[in-house]
Amino acid sequence: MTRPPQRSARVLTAAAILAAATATPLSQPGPAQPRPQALLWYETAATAFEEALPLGNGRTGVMVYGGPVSDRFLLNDSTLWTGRPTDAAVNPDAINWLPKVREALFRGDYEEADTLTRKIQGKFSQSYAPLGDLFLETAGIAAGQVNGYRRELDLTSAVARTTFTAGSTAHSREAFVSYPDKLLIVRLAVSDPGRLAFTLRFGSQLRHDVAVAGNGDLLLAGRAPVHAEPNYRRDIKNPVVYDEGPNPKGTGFAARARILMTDGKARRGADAVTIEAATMAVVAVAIDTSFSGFDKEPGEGPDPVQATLARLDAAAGRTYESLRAAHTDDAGALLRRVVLDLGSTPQAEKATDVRLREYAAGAADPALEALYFQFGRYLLVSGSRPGSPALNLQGIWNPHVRPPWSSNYTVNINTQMNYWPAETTNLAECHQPLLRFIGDLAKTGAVTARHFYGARGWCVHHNSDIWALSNPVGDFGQGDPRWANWPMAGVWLSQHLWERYAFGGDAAWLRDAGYPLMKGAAEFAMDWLVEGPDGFLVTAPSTSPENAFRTPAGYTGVVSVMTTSDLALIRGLFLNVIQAADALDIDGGFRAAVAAKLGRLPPYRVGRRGQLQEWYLDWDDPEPEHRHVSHLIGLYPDDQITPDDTPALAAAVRRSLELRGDGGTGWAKAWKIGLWSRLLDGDHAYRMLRTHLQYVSASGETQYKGGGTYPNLFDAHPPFQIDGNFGGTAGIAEMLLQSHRGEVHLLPALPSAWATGSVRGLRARGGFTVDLRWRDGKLESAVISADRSGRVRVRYGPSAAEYPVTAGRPLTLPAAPSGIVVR
Ligand code: FUC
Repeated sequence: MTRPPQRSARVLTAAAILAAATATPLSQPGPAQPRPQALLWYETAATAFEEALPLGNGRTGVMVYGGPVSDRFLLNDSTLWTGRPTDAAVNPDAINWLPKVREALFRGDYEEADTLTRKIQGKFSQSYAPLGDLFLETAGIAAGQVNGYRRELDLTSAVARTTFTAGSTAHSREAFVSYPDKLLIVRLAVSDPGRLAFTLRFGSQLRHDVAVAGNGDLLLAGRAPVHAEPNYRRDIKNPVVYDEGPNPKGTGFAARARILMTDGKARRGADAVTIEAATMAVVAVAIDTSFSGFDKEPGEGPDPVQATLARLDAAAGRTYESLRAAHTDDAGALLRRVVLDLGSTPQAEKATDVRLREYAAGAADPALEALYFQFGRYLLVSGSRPGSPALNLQGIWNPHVRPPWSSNYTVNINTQMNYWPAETTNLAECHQPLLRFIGDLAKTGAVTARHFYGARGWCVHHNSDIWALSNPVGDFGQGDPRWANWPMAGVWLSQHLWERYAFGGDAAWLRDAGYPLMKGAAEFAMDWLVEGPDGFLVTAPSTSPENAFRTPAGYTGVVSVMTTSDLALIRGLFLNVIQAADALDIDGGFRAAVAAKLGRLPPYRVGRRGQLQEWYLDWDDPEPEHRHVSHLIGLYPDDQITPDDTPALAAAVRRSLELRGDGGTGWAKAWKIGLWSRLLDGDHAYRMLRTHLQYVSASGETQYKGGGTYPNLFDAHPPFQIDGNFGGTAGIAEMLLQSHRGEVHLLPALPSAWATGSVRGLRARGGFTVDLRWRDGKLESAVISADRSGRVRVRYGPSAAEYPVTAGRPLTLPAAPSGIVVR
């Protein structure tokens, strides 16, 4: 451990203390003070993770519990994972089994295909790891003395606050995680001079040391395990493995806390720092890891103990106000881009958990729906910023050493859903971590494609991790092929590359970054397709993510040929890659080759129940209400099926949704908000939103038919899984604005519950920012700002019209009840 020269906390003048103490009010926000619309607040401290409030800057994630006597700040670093770089060629034997699986499938022997497909598996993914906790124990406050307790999270400035009185002393704590300064900052203040006293400690569930460094910093340091088994593997003897040899291979981590300023006295013990007789104190915490890339040995990466020291030293001499202003300017600029007003009821005056509970009991609370929408945007801003890893199953907030499903990248829906609101809700910057991750996946995925299947391009299966794992998981035969052997993640993820271009229009980015990745995914798909017995090009083996079928002979199986989700994904990618090559005017030969394959794909089929057929043959569903609806991808998030262009298929999707029902896990319900919106059925989308916001208490167990929302508005699968937050936010955006048919469609799925309202700042494909106002269910005005001059086609209800647009000169459209009035 390094011991740089002693550095004492900054000594403040009385004037500076006063200025700092009055920067934010210590008193309870009463009715006289205007309440920010986007505010989560509670009258009790969090006792569980699902009640605590999240802060973050993409790298550092913090959950604030807000205990008045003993406070807890759960610390995560989004680069802290178990494991080390992956071997994508992990199963050299796999390739020998592919022809045998295909032969069994084309013979119709599904049982044999299910068995043989297990030969095509490799290792499980690694886990996202919890870094530790900062505990703040106060002296001189007894729990029974605490009055007027309130904690809150302001979604417009990304600042958490806890206020209460103890005896006659008012206490306030304010916390934020800054992207510009890469620090957690906590400021504590009291109304009575000298009445603030507390001790800081660190803890961690991982092996670690805590010490007070020579310069007075409190330092936590350790190393993540080199292996953690998925939590659902219960029969493993040593599920968590550390490497404590002389050159350990795991990822090193450190957290370092410094009293940046105080007027009190600091006392330093062996493993704690105590502040006494203070009126205010500012604590800064830097956290870091030795991770330096998916293909770099983390044991040889940069020293996090040094990195945290440098980060804190860089903040020396900064005032609290300047750190806070840098943070609120940065996060606030993103958060305030979209403003949504769906109206308000007296419910809006109540604490957030009370509102959620009463909402589940039927209360009308459109402001809670708007709050939930903004919370999804807030989580994207806090969890996914340029330079950070992509959001995992729990975003960046995880308290478990063996978290549910390893808190990994589950790329058969969940990771994609995390980024569905990125473009539509005007947070394109926050999309960057996923787009960059796709580049990593393309590298390991090329090895997997070649070694497992002898295919060109790149492919990824249903799970990944920070090491860009791309092989089918299952530990060489232990995994159910219904999830393990799905090689379509690269194909699906490539949709995000095209969407980035469709919204942003950056042709240089498409040419240099997006298109080459899309092309690689398309090359894999071209090689993966084989001619089936009926002459169509099909995928084989093929699964419909995590679902099963029953054949007329009564066999319940999972591996077949060309499921509808494979068809939708490959068609979507081929259409996008052709459009991309057209837009760039490159690769004529490749375009023609893709078009030729596209023409040989089987059609979508409508089954005997009127549903969009999920399997190649019209088989029965052993589980009719299965949570996955991957066969409906062609409607949403893709756009191959629309009520206007393909009405028969859209009707079949509707029937499929009716057969599946409105249940599901958190993410499944969120997906259905978007699907019903794309069917232009606002009232059904709204019905899904209401069930999505069903109250789930913090103790929820893992369930496949649950869904809902925790007191802190985190999505409940259950357990906590963040995808449903993003899917919910994206679904609300789809209700208000769509743009996938070459036109900007205003209020396409407005539910009757949202009769009057307004939204500002939503984004549409083609490079448009859209503001809308509506009253009594009718559009009142629309303002369209174009990134580039040109034309925009606008649709409202049954009417559509085209207008010239000029960059920098917003176009205002008045609208009559019957449709758009052309001026
Ligand atoms: C898939 C889903 C589960 C869960 C998990 C992370 O296995 O079917 O519902 O979301 O991923």
